[in-house]
Amino acid sequence: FVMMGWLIATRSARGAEETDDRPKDVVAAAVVDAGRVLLAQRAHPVELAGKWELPGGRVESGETHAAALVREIREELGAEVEAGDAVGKPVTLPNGLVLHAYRARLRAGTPAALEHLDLQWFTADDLRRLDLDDVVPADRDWIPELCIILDDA
Ligand code: 9L3
Ligand code: MG
Repeated sequence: FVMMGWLIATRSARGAEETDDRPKDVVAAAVVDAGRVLLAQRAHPVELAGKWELPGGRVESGETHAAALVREIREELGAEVEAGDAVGKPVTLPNGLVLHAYRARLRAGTPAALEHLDLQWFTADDLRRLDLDDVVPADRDWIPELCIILDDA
């Protein structure tokens, strides 16, 4: 009975993490327009709140990365984008999620902070001046490549 209790307690303590069989992939959009890239300031979780990221989110089962990117940007920014080439290398988080960044082009609508604290357009110089402490850790490695993309734009 002690063993049973331990098993039950262990299973329930693991909670959503262990029963989550969704894909581990997360997609993030580098929306580039007029020589600037759009960064979004996270509202949650508390350890990421106030930090800048490329907007996006988790890929759903059976969804392509491109489709997930379009859906996430529609949900988070209320705008329509078209997904483009990959940016930098995928980043693996300690929790096993794997982040993939893609370039994105605005097709319709004006991005709005529907789920973020704020949105801001950054030039390459703005990015170089940005304090990395103010960037979501997973996204920091993408900054140099974003600067190159903007310098070329
Ligand atoms: N994440 C990190 N950088 C990003 C994005 C879009 C997401 N640019 C991380 C934060 C969460 C996980 O990926 O741990 C899922 O993202 P979301 O659904 O909370 O946006
Ligand atoms: Mg998100």
